[in-house]
Parts: sequence; C-alpha cells; structure tokens
Amino acid sequence: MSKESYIEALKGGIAKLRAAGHEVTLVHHNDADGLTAGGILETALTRDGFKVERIALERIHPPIVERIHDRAAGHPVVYTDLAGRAAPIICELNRDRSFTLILDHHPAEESTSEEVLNLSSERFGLSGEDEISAATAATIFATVLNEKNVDLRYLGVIGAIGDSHDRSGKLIAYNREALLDAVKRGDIKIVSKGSDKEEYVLTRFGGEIPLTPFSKSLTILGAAGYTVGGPEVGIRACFEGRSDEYDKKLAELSALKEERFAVQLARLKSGNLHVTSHNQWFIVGDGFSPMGVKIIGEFCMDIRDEGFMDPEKYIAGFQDMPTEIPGLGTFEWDLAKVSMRVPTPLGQKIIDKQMPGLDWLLPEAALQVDGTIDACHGYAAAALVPHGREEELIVLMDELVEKGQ
Ligand SMILES: [Mn+2]
Repeated sequence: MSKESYIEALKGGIAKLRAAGHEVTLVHHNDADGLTAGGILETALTRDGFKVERIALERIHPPIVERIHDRAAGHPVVYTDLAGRAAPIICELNRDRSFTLILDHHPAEESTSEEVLNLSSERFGLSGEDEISAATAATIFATVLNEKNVDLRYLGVIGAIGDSHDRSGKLIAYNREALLDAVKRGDIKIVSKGSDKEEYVLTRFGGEIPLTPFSKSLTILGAAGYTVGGPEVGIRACFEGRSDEYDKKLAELSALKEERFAVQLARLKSGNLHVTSHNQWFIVGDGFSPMGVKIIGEFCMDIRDEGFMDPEKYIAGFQDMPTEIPGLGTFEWDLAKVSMRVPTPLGQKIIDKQMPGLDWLLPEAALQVDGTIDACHGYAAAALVPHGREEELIVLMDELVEKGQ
C-alpha cells in the first residue's frame, strides 16, 4: 500500500461522488484538524459545483449518524477526521441510501457496503499518527479533484500542527509535502530552531501569525465553543485570518473556561471528589455548559497532578451529554460523557505494565453498563454511559483492576 494506491482510490471516490449527486452533506470533527479538513473540503467541493451542507461533530454516535443519513435523503455524505472506525455502523444505518465517502486518518474498520467507501489513510499505510493529518488528506483529495486547489495546502499544515504531528520537532512525510507547497506559495514560513526543530509562521494574511498557538486556538473555538458558533468562527479565521470576531470569541471562551474550571476545582476540594480503591471520580453535570463535552477531558488533564488528587488512582470525570446537537436538532438520549486520565506516577506504572491501561479498563467496564466507547489510549480514554450508572461503572473498574493484576 502506498500514496499511489491512495490517490487512485481517491480518484475512484471522486468519480462515484460526482455520479451520486451535486448536493453533499459534509460531516467533520470539531478540533483544529477537523475544522481545517472541513473547510478544505467545503471549499473544494463548492468550487467543483457541489452544494455543501457542513456539520461539525464532537463524536460519532449511532442516533446522530442515523439522523444525518435520514436527512441526506439519498444525496451523498462525506465524513472527515472521524468515522473511519465507525464504518460498519455507518453502513448499517445508511441502509444503502447515500453514497458515503470517509476521508479519515484514524485507524479504520472495513466498510461492509458498496455504498460506503472508507478511504481512511491508515488503510493505505499513511500513518495518521504523524505522517498525515485529516486536513493534509483533505488537501490531497482537493488537488486530485482539481489541481488549482493547491492554494489550500497551508490548511493541511494547520491541521497537522493542531494534531501535534510535529512532536518529533518538525513535520514529516505527507504533512511536510503540504508544508513545502505552502512555503512555495508564500503562505507559511519555516523558522529553524536548530537542526531538529522547526517552528512555523502563517504569512498568508499579511503580517506573521505563529502557527502553533493559532492551531490551538482553533481547537478552543471548535471544542469549547462547539454549541455557541465556535466552529464557524474558527473556519472563517482559517480563510480570512484573525478578526475582531475571532479575538472576541476566543477571549470570551477562555474567560468562561477559566471561571468554570475554578468553580469545579473548588467543588472537588470541598468534598465532591469520590475516592474508591483504585479510582477518584466526580460529576460536573451541566457545570461546563455551553462548552462541548471535550472539555471534561481537558479538566481531568488539568487537575491530574494537583496536591489533593491521589497520585496512584485513575481519574474519571462525568459531564452531561447535551441533547441538542448544532445543525441536527434535539435527541432523546439521557447520557453522560466520561473522560478518564491518570496522574503522572500512575501513568508511569501503566507504561511499565504494573497497572492496566485505560484502553483496556474503560471499554471493558463501559460495555457492561451499555456504554459506547470513544477513542481510548493507555493514559486517556472516553465513553458515553447512561445517566445513573456512573457509580456502577466505577465499581466495575475497581473490580477489573483487582482481577487484572
Ligand atoms: Mn485529526
């Protein structure tokens, strides 16, 4: 598998998309990589004559997928920066109604339907860990669609930095190809910081915008600002640069986050942190509303090494999953998002295999309380669980840790 076979597959996908209709529902993730990927595809498809309806999503969840495909009413659906792993569920809920193209960069499952084409880069050996962001993948799709879309390559770089693909010091592989195209066009400047380290500056909008903080700001807009128009402000900033609207929204969200985090921190310190044999957990309910449910993970990360936390116990935070999804309306569910993190000393024990990782612990327990699993790593994991079963989940995890050792 290679880039050549990836491009051949993209060509096939484009031919099918063009044959399937000229109205497209475009579904994308709400972090920096997802917003840029969404913006790239919206622009490229619109330039190609498609009428695009764009929907930002925090996560794939079956009732959401079902509504997207009900509303699409037979016209094509494109997913980017999510859905690769959910391909079988999408096939099931699509019921062969819409041609569906998945342009993801996460580990993926095979499609089980001819109407769903899963072109996740991982299936072609292009690593979504550090070689290709969803946004870089979207720029490749866009240039295969029409080479004039090469002007969108800088957005691939913004997405790659948003997903920390420069963690080795600089961008590599397909992200680097996008970077070099953007440099050639004068959209980005590389600042060398020694032989192995680079920083990037966005020069496209006149002046110089340091790229890393800009990318991180897009994730704040898209995630913290998910229900208050943040994704739209973020995508506009990607195409027009910083503006009063961008500065104002960002300041507003940063202040909101700081204030809400302080309130919850005080609550935890005054007895609202429950401690069991292997877990320490808490419920914020709607205490972070109107911020998106990604925020609970950030909060757990923020507090993991605080003095009042037990350095040897897993951390679980529960936040209400809102029933209103922007652009899709209201849903009937009664769910809590659970995010888990670990204090640094426990993290080391997980690396040393003295304690089980969250990638085993949370899915094992969450499935027993009828939960659905999000992305799970050894040191960070998330799931959705029915309201009222939070404590049961914790008890199950305590038992699993006992048995697992
Ligand atoms: Mn991504």
